[in-house]
Amino acid sequence: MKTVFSPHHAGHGDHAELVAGAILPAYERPERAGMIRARVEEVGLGAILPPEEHGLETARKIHADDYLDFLQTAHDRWLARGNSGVALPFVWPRPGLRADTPPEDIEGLLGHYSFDGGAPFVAGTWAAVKAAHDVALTAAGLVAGGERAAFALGRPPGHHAGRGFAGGYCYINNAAVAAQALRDHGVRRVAILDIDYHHGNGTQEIFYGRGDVFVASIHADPRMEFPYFLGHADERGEADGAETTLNVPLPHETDWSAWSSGLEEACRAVAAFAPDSLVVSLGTDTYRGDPLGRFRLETTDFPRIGARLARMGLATLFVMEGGYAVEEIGVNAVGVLTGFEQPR
Ligand code: SP5
Ligand code: ZN
Repeated sequence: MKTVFSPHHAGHGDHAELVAGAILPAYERPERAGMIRARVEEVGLGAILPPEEHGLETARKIHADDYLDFLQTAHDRWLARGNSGVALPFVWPRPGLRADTPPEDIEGLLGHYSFDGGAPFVAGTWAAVKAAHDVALTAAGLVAGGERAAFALGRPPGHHAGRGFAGGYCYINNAAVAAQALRDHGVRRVAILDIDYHHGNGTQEIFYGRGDVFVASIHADPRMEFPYFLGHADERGEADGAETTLNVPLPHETDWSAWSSGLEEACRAVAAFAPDSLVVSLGTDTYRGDPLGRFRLETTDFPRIGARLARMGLATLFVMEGGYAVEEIGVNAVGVLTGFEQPR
C-alpha cells in the first residue's frame, strides 16, 4: 500500500499543553510521524509519495468558511495583538454565555473556535494542518482511482475537529474531508470506522444528520475519558442520518478480548450499511503503553485489527489520528497496515 506523507507536519511542534494542572510538552509531537514513516520504510510497506496541493473546496463542505479562515489567520492575529509564542484558548462560550456573537479579539476567537485547550497555534501550525489535509485528499484520490488501500500519514490529527471548532489536537478533520472527497469522486456510500482510543466527536458531529456516510467509533467511555461530552451509546444519528452513527464505548483496562468484540460489532454494522469504501481513523492510543490511554492492546494485536478490516473486502483509506507512545507508534500503526495486507 502506498503512503502519502509531507514533511510540513514538523512545523507544528515545540508547543505545550495543559495536563493535570501542569504545562507540559505536547503529546502530539513531530517525532510521532517520523517514527511511523521510518517503520513504513523498514517493513517495505510500499512507495511513500508527497501530497498533491489541493484547494479548500472539499474542506468547505465539511467545515464552516469562517472557521477555515480563522485557522489560516489565527497565529498571525495572535502576534499582531502583541502576544508571542503559542496561541492557546482559555475562555469558551459554554451554554449560558453567547456563542452567536463572535468576538473580534483573537483571545476570544480562540475560545469561540475550539472546545478545549488542546489546539494551540504556532507559526507552522497552518502549514502542517494544510499539509495533513492535502495528504488525506491525495490518499483518497488513490483509493478512488482503484487502489485497494492507501495510508494518509499526516499530522496534526483530525477526528476531534467539528464543523466549526478545533480541539483535542485537531484542526481540519482529515478523515471527514477524505470521506467527502470519496463521495465527490462518485463513491455512493462511505463508512468511517474510528479506532482511536478517544471518541471521534468531530467526525460524529459532521455526519450526524447525513445518511451517505456511516460513522462507527470504538473508544473509551466518555463518562470516564476525554472528550467527555459526546460518544455515548445512545447517540445514533438524526434526520437523514438516523441509525448511521454507532458508538461502542468501553471501560478503562479494556484488552484485546473485549476490544475485538467491539470491533466485531462495529464491522458488522459497517457491513450492514453496505458502503462502497471505508475510511479508518487510525489511532494507536489503545496500546497498553500509551501515556494518555487506559486500554490494554498489545503490539501483537494491531496486525489482528488490520486482518479483520481486510476481511471487510472494501477499498480502504487509513488516516492517521492519535497514539502517544512514541517509541512504539511506528510498529503499532504500521502493524495495522501489514496485518491488512497479509495474504489471506
Ligand atoms: C487525536 C487524539 O488522540 N486526541 C486526544 C486528545 C486528548 N487530550 C486530553 C488529554 C487528557 C490527559 N489526561 C490524562 C493524563 C494521564 N497522565
Ligand atoms: Zn486519541
